[in-house]
Amino acid sequence: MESLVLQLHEISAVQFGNFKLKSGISSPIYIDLRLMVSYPSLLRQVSQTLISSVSSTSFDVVCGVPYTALPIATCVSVTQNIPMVMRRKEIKEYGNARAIEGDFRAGQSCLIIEDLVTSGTSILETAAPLQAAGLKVSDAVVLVDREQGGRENLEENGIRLHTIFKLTEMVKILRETGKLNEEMQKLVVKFLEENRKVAALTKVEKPVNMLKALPFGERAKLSKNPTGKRLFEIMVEKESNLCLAADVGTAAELLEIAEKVGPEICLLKTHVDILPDFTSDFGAKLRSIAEKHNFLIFEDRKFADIGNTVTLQYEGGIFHILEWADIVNAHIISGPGIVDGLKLKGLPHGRGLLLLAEMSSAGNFAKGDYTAAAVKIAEDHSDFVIGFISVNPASWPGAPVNPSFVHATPGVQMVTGGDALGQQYNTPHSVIYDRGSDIIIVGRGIIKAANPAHAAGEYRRQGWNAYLAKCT
Ligand code: S5P
Repeated sequence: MESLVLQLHEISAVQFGNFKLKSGISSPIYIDLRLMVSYPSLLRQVSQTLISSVSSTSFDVVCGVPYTALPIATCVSVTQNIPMVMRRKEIKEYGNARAIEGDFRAGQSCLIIEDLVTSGTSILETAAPLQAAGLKVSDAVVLVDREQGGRENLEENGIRLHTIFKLTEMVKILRETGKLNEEMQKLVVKFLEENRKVAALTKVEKPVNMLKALPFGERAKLSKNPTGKRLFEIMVEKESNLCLAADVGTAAELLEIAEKVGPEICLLKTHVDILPDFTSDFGAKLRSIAEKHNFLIFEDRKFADIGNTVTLQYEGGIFHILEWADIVNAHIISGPGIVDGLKLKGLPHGRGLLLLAEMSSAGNFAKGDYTAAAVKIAEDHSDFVIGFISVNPASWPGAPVNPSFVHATPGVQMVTGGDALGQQYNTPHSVIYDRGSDIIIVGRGIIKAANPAHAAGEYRRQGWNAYLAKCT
């Protein structure tokens, strides 16, 4: 151990002085383990030490947290003859659009390898897409633990952390071997101690500063619209705040995926005008699957015209949306008359409406006063409007929106990023916990997965856990 610490110091992977960290704070210690790639023998030693520390744990594949731990994981894989998988940091729209590269089977277990852990966020961001792809993740091994809450955070998420060094131990070794003078040692220990306090404080204070979320069951009682009420009730019954965006190629495929994913979702979102094989019995068929699996149907029609025109579009044409969709949505660009028009047809059927208050696509104009106007219109029509398409409702100015309204957020994948046409993705946890939404709307994250039902299960779990965390 001592020899490893000394070598890391020797190559300047651990430095003392006065450094400005990414967060803006000044630190007397700086760690850059990326340098190890230039020292093959050290890289090999580190890999061997990491892997021998988990000798009592069984796993089938390893995965390094990108980017620093990728060479370490590669070295482990090559020297120990253990297959590796790679997590993409960004999902590409072209090619196979996979979040995880490599050959593996669902149900196999994966050990995560990391160089340095602070809060554990990077490990969790790697665990999420691995789990969504069907791999089991119960252990992570890290070279250096900064002791700033990472171990506890990971434990809360079912991941055991194996550590080679705690940062304070490294500092102690360097002091004992004369690489660090007493004054600097004191400075570093004090800095680590204070930062530990900051990390602990932020952890405890966050829920106090946040409004504790009102449970969905309570919000069901506040809803003035039968569909809004039913949606909250289904979410509680199924422990699901997942909406599938079923943007598949044909009506036949849509009905097939609705049947498979149905048990995991509270809502299924359609774009009926993309289905080349639409027939007049489509609605009845989808409704029977929805009844069987207890989910609601949301036709993402995005009405945008004047009141009179939307009444015709809602009820007529070849799609007869009013007959089979529990929920539709509308832009407010044309003013409140659009809600009057849709309400005229929808309310007698007990249907509900979502207003697009924000959008997920880059450069969109639904922000600021526009979002505030959507809230005002919703409040004026709370018997029919059940909520919003939102992206970051926690950031909306003014008093919190009435909790009888539901927030549904598109642009959700297991990793942040986007597609080639402006879509922007956030993770389920960030959408529900940090951005204050209620429902995650997931399309390609599920329909392009090798096993959509399995992926939907993972999105449901992550979305629901983030909601539970908000309620406590
Ligand atoms: O702002 C929006 C509003 C919606 S309803 N951004 C969106 O992406 N949507 C819809 O959500 C979009 O039409 C698509 O059906 C789904 C997102 O799909 P994904 O494949 O990107 O998850």
